[in-house]
Amino acid sequence: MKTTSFFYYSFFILLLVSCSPKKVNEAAKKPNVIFIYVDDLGYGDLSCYGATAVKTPNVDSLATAGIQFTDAHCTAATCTPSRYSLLTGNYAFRNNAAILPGDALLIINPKQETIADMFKKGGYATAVVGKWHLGLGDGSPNWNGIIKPGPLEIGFDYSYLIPATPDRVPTVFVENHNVVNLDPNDPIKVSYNERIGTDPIGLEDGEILKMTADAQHSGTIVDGISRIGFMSGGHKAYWKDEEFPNILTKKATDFITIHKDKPFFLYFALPDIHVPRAPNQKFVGATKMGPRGDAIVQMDWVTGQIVKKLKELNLTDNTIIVFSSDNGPILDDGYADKSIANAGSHHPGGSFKGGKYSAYEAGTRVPTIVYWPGKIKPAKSQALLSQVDFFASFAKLIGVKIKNKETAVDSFDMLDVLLGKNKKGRTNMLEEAFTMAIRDGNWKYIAPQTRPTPDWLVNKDVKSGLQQTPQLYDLSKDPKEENNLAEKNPEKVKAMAAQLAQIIET
Ligand code: NG6
Ligand code: CA
Repeated sequence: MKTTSFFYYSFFILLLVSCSPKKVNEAAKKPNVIFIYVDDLGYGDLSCYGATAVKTPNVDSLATAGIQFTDAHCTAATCTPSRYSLLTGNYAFRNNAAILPGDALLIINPKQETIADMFKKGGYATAVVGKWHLGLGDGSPNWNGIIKPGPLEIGFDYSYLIPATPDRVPTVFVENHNVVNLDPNDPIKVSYNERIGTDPIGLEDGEILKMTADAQHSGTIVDGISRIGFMSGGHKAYWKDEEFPNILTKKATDFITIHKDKPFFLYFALPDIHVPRAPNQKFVGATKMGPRGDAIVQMDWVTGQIVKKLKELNLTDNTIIVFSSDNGPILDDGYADKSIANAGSHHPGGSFKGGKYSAYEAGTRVPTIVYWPGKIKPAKSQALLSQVDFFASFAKLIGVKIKNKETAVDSFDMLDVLLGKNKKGRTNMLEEAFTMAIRDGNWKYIAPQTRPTPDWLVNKDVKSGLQQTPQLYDLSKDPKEENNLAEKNPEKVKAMAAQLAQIIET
């Protein structure tokens, strides 16, 4: 054999060995993971969790065929902290993560390993589509140039973002490092301190508003809705709120289609049902609850589109869908969309007390479903579960080792619980709000308030759980947290305060 043909022959053999059926099968076996993360969806907002004033057939069918958790929690009663924990596997207080303005810098250090990095290590393509709210950039976000660091610097291969929240400027999409449709002759400026430019603002130009808003939400008017903060420029790049479901679903399903032949992780963070609630015409009037109810139906439709795309591509059996929310529900969050008046007998927090911003159960106990047809037996699980655990659990699933001393320090491997092989979840778990709470089985301790209540929260119709003295509840007998047992059980209070202190000090 001539040297050249010998070379080609050996190369061919090598290729055969490296692509042996076993290896190919192993790669193909790794399931795709789609995390559908709804915004401000409460425990009682889905028909599978007892709602009757709204029907959510698409999410319900995930629940019927998967595991439906009844005691699963986001880590905090607000968005940024919960998202921080989901992506890093750390409780949010470790980084003082709190609700961010729309011009905040990225709060995750690119050197820190995220859940997206972990999936990438495991050979996955990774993407985030939807609401970000973890900050962008490190000097100040350069809306007119390259916006980084952002998701691409912390493990995502692709990103298509609402940079902060739908009620905050800038009201433009950011795809990878750039604002989508930005006209260089109309540069974007953003301020959270003072009015800039000459665009109308809610405080002065109320007559052009689709819905009125409180003072904090009365900054620049975009698409007939006044927002928190002020911006000038970027007019061609403005989003239309009604188009969120179509645009974001398209970006998500495109990513799925492009990556159908290799494992992927898609973090799909829906802006529904956060304010401002301006659902697409298709869904207006779908419920008798007005925009909030209609936005739930819209969110259900989006979920159905993902399931449909997976079916179309024959990916259903090899894809895990996790469905959950970033914090509990709120009816009035700043816009006059008549959510309170139209709620009727609907209880967005189910039978639990509180909601978004609250240290009571409905602040963090959220709908949570894990769906993996053929692999997970349909069941309901009462296991105590925290979203901070998805990091370590998925690492276990896909065989990636994490150094728990530096990475995902609060994340426990709960894979067997997620897959329904084990019904016992955590023994204790933190619930962050404007104070800290801790669960120890069915006991719940809420620490006395140490920081002042934010001004805007004082006047809200929210049971915040903030008190000057300790609170202790036995959820097995008192799931509504009405009977404070702290005075009767000083020993239990002491023990749980110590547990809390220990978590904080580690
Ligand atoms: C609050 C906003 C609220 C909402 C929230 C963040 C005011 C008075 N309220 O500060 O409307 O934007 O922040 O929601 O400004 S979250 O789901 O992203 O945490
Ligand atoms: Ca939220």
